[in-house]
Amino acid sequence: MARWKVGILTASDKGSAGEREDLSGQVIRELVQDVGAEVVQYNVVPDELHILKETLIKHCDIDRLDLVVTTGGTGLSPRDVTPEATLAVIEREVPGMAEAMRAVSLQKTPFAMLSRAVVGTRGGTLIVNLPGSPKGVRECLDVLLPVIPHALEILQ
Ligand code: MTE
Ligand code: CU1
Repeated sequence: MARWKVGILTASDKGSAGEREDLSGQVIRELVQDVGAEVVQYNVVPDELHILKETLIKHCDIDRLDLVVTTGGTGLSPRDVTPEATLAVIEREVPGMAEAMRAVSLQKTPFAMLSRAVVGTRGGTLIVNLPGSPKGVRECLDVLLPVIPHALEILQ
């Protein structure tokens, strides 16, 4: 039996309209399975603050997931509101995880500084924002995944 219950939340206007395949969600699914996690929730939603907030709250308070990984909507486009939705629902920030993602990513691309990704906790759930591109998702999860099992253990 999988140890951790995980939700993937893809924020993408095009994805939710069926105009773009969610490759980033697939990368998250692949990589989290390697640390003994099971993806039990998967949603592709438009970049709308209230939809993102409601979905995050449901994943934390009702589905009681251990981990929610979002992808997309962390940049500077006016439609990018994933960090705002996350900040609105978390109780505590985990700034070091977001800093680590950006620090390591900056070694690969200067564009990493454009991601406003937030990491935080609500109840027993850890919420992690990742950038939207499959490459960004992979690079950031490579940084976080070695630490995530311990983070989830402490959060129980
Ligand atoms: N981080 C990593 N590791 N690799 C990347 O390719 N792309 C950046 C950044 N973070 C990137 C990355 C780019 S180009 C942007 S615009 C921001 O993430 C925000 O992306 P988003 O709006 O799709 O969330
Ligand atoms: Cu970009």
